Amino acid sequence: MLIRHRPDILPSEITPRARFESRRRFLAQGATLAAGASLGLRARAANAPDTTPLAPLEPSPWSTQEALTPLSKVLSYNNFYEFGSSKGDPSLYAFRLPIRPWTITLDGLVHKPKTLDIDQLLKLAPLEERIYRLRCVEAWSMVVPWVGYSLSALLKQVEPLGSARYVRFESYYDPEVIHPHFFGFLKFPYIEGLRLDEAMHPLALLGLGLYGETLPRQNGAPVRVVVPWKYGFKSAKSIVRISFVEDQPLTSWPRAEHNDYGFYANVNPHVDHPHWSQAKERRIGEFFKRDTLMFNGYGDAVASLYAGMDLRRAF
Ligand SMILES: Nc1nc2c(c(=O)[nH]1)N[C@H]1C(S)=C(S)[C@@H](COP(=O)(O)O)O[C@H]1N2
Ligand SMILES: [Mo]
Repeated sequence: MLIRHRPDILPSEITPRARFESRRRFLAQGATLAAGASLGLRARAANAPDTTPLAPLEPSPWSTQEALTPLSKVLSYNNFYEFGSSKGDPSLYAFRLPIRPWTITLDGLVHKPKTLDIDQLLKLAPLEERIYRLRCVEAWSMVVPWVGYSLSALLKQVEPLGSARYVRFESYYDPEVIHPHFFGFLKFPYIEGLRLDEAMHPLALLGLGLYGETLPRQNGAPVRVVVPWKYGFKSAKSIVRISFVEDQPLTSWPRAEHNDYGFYANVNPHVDHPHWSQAKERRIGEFFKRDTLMFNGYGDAVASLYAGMDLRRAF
């Protein structure tokens, strides 16, 4: 039997843009699966239509062997408050983020301030695949195959002055793009920060992609940091500026709720959030909770950064 479609009405005319976008993604994914394509690359391409493959990628000794969180979860379970406060919001609304052209400015206490564009960033150092655990302060976790290189490779470009003790990350913010109804208790732009020695640690990653392709918007395209031994909120997305400063920056979460979130935010199963325990976590896709590990399991690499500090007070 012949089924007649009505070509005169486009789905985009009868559904709001965001719903259309997600519906289109859903249909595209369905079509890919129906066509019998492998579940890997093609479903990914349908799910995140404007990412591009990154190659070659070097494997990293820092990678975990643990099972990867499926790409569909990495793309649909996000915290990116600029684009809404529910886990599914960023995948619906981050299409507003204009990711090209994009520049990142490095300034402050440095010998050679610089502005680099995204193509320069992609070529600055060999791209590596780094499979890291991501532990959110909300007590869930994922395993994500990031693409990027050590943040230190970028920071060294500007030759920090001896007086620089912290770096401050500023995320993209344009009130025309991030509409007022998305505003919650956080103030934008989203600000994060690290002590300079933390930022220079080779485990701190400049993230330019995941699952072998450029970063999807909801995951902080086109450039973010990934600091795997700290709670996820330290890993600022869609960065436009990195400033070298002398004093500890006032970052978004302590600013919003200063009793609940500290500057350091090292994953620590012994220091609970005021409203919940940090002893265990739910790995997305798993049923039973797992024990949370000190420094998210990266203690061998990073514990020495905190020698002599009381991590209950400097939480
Ligand atoms: N600019 C910005 N960066 C951000 C956030 C945010 O709301 N805005 N959320 C953080 C939090 S709480 C987490 S857990 C991670 C989530 O990263 P993912 O969505 O790629 O898994 O991003 C972090 N980076
Ligand atoms: Mo988080």
